[in-house]
Amino acid sequence: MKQQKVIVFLPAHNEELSVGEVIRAVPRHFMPGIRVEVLVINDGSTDRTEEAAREAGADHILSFPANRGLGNAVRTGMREALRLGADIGVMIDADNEYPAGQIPDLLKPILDGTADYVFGSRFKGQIHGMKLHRRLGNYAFTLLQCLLLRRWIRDGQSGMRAFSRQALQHGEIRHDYNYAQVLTLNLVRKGFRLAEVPIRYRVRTKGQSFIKFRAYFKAVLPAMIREMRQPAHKVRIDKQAHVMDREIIRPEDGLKGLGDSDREIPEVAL
Ligand SMILES: Nc1nc2c(ncn2[C@@H]2O[C@H](COP(=O)(O)OP(=O)(O)OP(=O)(O)O)[C@@H](O)[C@H]2O)c(=O)[nH]1
Ligand SMILES: [Mg+2]
Repeated sequence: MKQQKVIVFLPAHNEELSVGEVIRAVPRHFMPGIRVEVLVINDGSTDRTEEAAREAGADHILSFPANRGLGNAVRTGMREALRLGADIGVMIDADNEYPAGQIPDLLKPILDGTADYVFGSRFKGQIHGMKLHRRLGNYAFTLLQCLLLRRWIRDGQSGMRAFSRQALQHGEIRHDYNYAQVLTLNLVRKGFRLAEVPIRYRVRTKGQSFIKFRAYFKAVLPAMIREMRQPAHKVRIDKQAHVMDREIIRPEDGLKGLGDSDREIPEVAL
């Protein structure tokens, strides 16, 4: 493949204070042959999220008149990325907790042809400020996914993920409330190769978290059960789909710098 379009999509609900910082931190030119565009799914925000995204240089903004839920926003982001011609999709939260500067690290396993679905993993990387109850909740839901899939996962609730085009096409999100667990169960059971790369994470200092524990459990657990009850049909995966032509990746400016977790990663602006 010669050129690839990466659509970075951000689900955003009332994130006027942080959406612009995330958009500005998305690397646009890190490798020849890769074009990056930013898509914001503005999920019924009642603040200035849309204006802030436009001012920060979002290429595409899709605004819902009313809030539909994070699962719906991510599903829409995946479909819209495909419609816009994405070869690869990257989802990142709009609350500036995840390091947009590390998007190239997430792309590396897909561009290498070794994975189709990549998490930015907080537990393999660095975490600043996560409360104990949040950490325990993350462990519990991740363990559940490990048991259901019979494989090791480190960070099953990550808000930073990359998808091959086939993963975008085949990934199903079975409820509107959330996507994190059901999407992984769906893609892995269909045979998509999951990889996790370490990222640097900082709990938000602006805006507010939407997570309410009781509602989360009540929505997520039944959706996971529904997902597991569905038969999963294996997808024939094209492992070479995103491997770039040799003449495009010159050793001096190609994949060399990607995925190197020791290199200096730009601090997330807070
Ligand atoms: N929860 C929620 N988030 C939404 C919705 N629509 C879009 N989002 C965005 O989804 C992202 C994740 O939301 P957060 O509330 O930060 O959820 P989280 O990161 O899982 O939880 P925290 O650890 O508390 O930050 C943010 O970018 C939100 O703006 C929605 O209806 N509900
Ligand atoms: Mg968050």
